[in-house]
Amino acid sequence: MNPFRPPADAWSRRDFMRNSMGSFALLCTIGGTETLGGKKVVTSAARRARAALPFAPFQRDLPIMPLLSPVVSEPGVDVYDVDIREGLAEILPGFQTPIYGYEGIYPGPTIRARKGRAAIVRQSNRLAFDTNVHLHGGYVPAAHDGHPMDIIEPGAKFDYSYPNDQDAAFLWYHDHAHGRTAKTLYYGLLGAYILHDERERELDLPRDEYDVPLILADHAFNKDGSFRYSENVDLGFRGDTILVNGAVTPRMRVERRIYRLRFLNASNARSYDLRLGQGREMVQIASDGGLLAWPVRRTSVPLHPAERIEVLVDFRDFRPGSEIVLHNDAGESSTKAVMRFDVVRGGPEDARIPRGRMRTLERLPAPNASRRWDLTLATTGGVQWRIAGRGFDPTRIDVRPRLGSTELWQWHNPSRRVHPMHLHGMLFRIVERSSGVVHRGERGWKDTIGVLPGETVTVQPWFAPYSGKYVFHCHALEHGDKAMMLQLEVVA
Ligand SMILES: [Cu+2]
Repeated sequence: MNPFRPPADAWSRRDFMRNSMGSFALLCTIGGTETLGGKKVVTSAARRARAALPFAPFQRDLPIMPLLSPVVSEPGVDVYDVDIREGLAEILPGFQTPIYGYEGIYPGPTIRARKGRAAIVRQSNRLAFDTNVHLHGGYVPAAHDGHPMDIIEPGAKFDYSYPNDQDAAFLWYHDHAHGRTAKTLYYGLLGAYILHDERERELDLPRDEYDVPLILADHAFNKDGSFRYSENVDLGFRGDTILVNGAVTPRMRVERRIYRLRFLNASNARSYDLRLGQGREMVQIASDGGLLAWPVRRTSVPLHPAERIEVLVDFRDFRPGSEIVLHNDAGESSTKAVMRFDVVRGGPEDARIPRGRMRTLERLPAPNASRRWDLTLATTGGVQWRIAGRGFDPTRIDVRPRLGSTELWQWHNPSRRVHPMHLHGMLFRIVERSSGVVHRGERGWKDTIGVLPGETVTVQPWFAPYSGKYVFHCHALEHGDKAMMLQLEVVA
């Protein structure tokens, strides 16, 4: 069996044939209870999950992506070597799911880097089609950003140079070759890139195995265990099964300690609203661009595609034997249960939850322009998404901000879909949401913002630190591919 289809266009007919086979309908038989302090509670979300999940939840331990080791470490720089290739992943027990993967695995290996120490990642394209790599959230020179038109041809390689000259943040890397990202990310081309710094270390946050990336993505499966994909340019892809780090609704054994959980929404187009157990508090410490100024206690964590939110959870609040379900409050019933934490005894704790200020956010220069970007669906000549009436044209520069300046950008969304708008190579702050106040968890640095239907969100990008040609686009992948993406050139 070789289900790999080299050119993207060849996928659709086969996908259509697969869809007609119907979905893999294993009935869920187990799971859905939550044990709190020795008492078993069947929560309503758990009941719904049991009724609706296509696969039994909490049967498998949470996988942790392997760390990528440098092939060379020289003064000031680590060099990594990655093959982008086909692979097989055991996502459903007993089935081999064909994927595209960095090092042939899904999700790809995690890179942990340190601020002030550069990384060179040599990416070799062993696939049969063009690809490239975008470091999402990174301050990266334009030539290394993974612009959609800068591609690595089959058999070729490219050395991506990452200065790592920004504050600690949970970044991620993924394919960005134009027009295909919905399929290539769905089939596995993504991984975590965690940047650490001294400031973070001073805060005594949980480290090592207590610092856990959690990559969420919704998928669907064919009978043979392969991923099932069906294109919907308007809605974006929606799967009936939630994967965390490449496992279906897994369980994670946690000690009675503080954990740092780093959530990444790597779904094509699904938004989440994460809740822990029966409304337990999580302490949000970071968003896309790194630490917030102050920790924020919240019971609900909304997460749109490509966004990251980091929380601390103190499992000392639970007795050994407790089973705490992480729920998704948004979306249909089969996507309600995300994963479960099974609490066991732990040793002495050396991490702590910050109570006061964690960092000082930079003061931005006053904005020197104001722009409005309407986010709309065009239906003449096929369904296409537009930003300010335009679709992606690599030969056109849509806006030329000055290096080091800021502007006010208004995302105006009259459509019926959420648009997670992402700016490459730089960060922004949220100024205003027409739907209400800006949540304290959104007041730090961001690179992606979910603009809700009917909403206008004003952000203030800081066009730094590099000049050059970048893109900004919708991160609902089907929207970005068709063709909700414009170009900016930051001019010195
Ligand atoms: Cu969109």
